[in-house]
Amino acid sequence: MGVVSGYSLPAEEADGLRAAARAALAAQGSPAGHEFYEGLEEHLHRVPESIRTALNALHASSSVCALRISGVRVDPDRCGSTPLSWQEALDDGRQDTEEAQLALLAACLGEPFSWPTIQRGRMVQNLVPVESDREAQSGHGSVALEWHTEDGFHPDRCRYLMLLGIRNPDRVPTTLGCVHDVRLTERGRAVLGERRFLIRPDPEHLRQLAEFAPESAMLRRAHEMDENPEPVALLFGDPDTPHLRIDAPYTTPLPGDDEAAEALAAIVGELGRAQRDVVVGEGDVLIVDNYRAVHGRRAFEPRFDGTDRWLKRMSVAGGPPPGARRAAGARTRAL
Ligand SMILES: O=C(O)CCC(=O)C(=O)O
Ligand SMILES: [Fe+2]
Repeated sequence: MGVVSGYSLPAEEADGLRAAARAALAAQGSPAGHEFYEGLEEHLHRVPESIRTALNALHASSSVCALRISGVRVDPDRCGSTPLSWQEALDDGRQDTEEAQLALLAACLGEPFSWPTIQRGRMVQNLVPVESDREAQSGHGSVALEWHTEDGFHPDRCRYLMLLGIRNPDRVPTTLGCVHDVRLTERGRAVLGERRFLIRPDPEHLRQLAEFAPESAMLRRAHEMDENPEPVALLFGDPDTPHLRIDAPYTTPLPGDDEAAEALAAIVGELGRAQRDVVVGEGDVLIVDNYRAVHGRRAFEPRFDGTDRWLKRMSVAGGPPPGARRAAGARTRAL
């Protein structure tokens, strides 16, 4: 049974984390930029020990697929009203303390990074519903976001995806499906472990790249990954505690491979069956092991009046699981 573990911060530790974040902010600048993460070690030592223990337990476990830490100090009034777009939130420093807390947790777990194609490379991204993106399969849509491995198409995708709730008044759930919960035939597992599948880039990368760097080599590379993707396996690593990569809307079997199509349908069905809801509310941090769980979001009715659901998001490269390629050291991934 895949496990979502929970850790509720005692008041003292919540205060300790906030104090560590404030000290880091004063010394390192904004967590939105890369400089914040350089030479951060001394600040990581100030994160209360029990929090670091909980993060280490997630890292060390092969059965836990997500951890929810609750009770993080968030002050929604000081944060301000929910922005109507991620662009509007780019330079807003009012959530620095919240972002620095998330950033410290991220840096305790591994190596935080950003994509140049997502929210202009901002290290902490803003997830808010956007009116023009209502139907989009992205963090800015409000239709159901189908489950996926974050950046499943990319070999340097994150090990951990982290979400911090600033506000979520309607308690709109994030969805999670753990690889340990899928029941498959032996043959199905074997097929899913072979390079018989294609995962195309999610169009949000292509869209934002086309907007800000239409002539770039990066955009050409992204198009290449879209038009000519390399075949990959969907299950890999230790067969007893497998890793998973799959992005339901953008994953297909190799053309004409009926056996792969059948195995894909089976795992899609199983992940759907195993799916559970986890609400990231105010002061909750959800950490998804992106190698062991897929995630998505339920549909919801957005308000567009400054009171909408608002999450902060970070991507973290963890010590690579066996067999995975080590991600490049740079804080901004090239596509
Ligand atoms: O809004 C959510 O709960 C999840 C959105 C999502 O898939 C993401 O940020 O990667
Ligand atoms: Fe996602």
